[in-house]
Amino acid sequence: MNRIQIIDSHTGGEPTRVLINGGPDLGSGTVAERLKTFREQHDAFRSAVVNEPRGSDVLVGALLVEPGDKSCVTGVIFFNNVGYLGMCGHGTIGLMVTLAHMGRIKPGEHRIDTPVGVVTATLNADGSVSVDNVPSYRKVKGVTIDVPNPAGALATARPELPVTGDVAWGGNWFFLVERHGQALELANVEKLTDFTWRLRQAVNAQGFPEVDHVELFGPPVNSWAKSRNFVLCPGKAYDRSPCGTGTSAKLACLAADGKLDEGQTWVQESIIGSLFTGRYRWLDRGAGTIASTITGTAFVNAEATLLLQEEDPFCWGIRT
Ligand code: PYC
Repeated sequence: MNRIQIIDSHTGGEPTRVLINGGPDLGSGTVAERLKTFREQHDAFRSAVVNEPRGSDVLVGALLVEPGDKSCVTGVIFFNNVGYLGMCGHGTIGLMVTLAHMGRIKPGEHRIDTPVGVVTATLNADGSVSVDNVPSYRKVKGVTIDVPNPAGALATARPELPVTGDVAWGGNWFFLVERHGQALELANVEKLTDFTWRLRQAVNAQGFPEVDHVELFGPPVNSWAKSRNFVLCPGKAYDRSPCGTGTSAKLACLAADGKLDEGQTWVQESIIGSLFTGRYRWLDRGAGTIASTITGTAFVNAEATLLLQEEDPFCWGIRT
């Protein structure tokens, strides 16, 4: 029987499961190299940890690994119900709060090695965490996409209006849309999921196969916030938090459009009303590359041991 020690937390409602003991041996090398080994040789382990019956579609796993860069407090590989994430903002905030809970870090700055580069995260005196994310940029502005009708729609059904959005990188790839005709309300999550799933497939088919997250924006409910979002994640779950990497991608677009100045604060509200704040500085104005800092709070909500028994027919999780 395999025993895997975990600590669960949530960041603005979005869960993170940090594996502190019992993970697979991924050999040596950089975190990107260890991710390759994880993906190629231990993908069943990923599914065992985050998929049902131990997890759920919304859960993000965080496997602690030796950092390739020894100035880092840890290396981390983030994963979900269908695969692996380059970076994860809410996950990094959850990881920092978990490391503090374990007594491994004190308030202050800490470097974390991820498959897409080193990020610096600060555990603030008030318990919040600020993440200096990987460089972010907009790849293409104003891509117009024809969204196909839902499967099963009558052939005579009026097609959905075309949607125009931007493709941007914030540690993951996003398609960001301001005008979409959808109500960004929790009661509307099923429809939003269906719409963004169809939109993502159309974006991928129209020349952007790398896009794995779709982000819709609308007016906020909270008067502190500048915007509310709905973020569809790669495995069809929606992000309960405002999405750290998605907020970095948004800041890159705002910066490129001259809609937010360097150092100004942007407050992003999630579909459930949780908040992240973000700001940026230019790394290369000509190339449109920014360094963004995302701040949020997380809470530890479980310490547990997962048991993996080979004779359990669903030991390695239910894969869709
Ligand atoms: O916070 O970056 C994020 C994130 C990505 C997917 C889910 N959360």
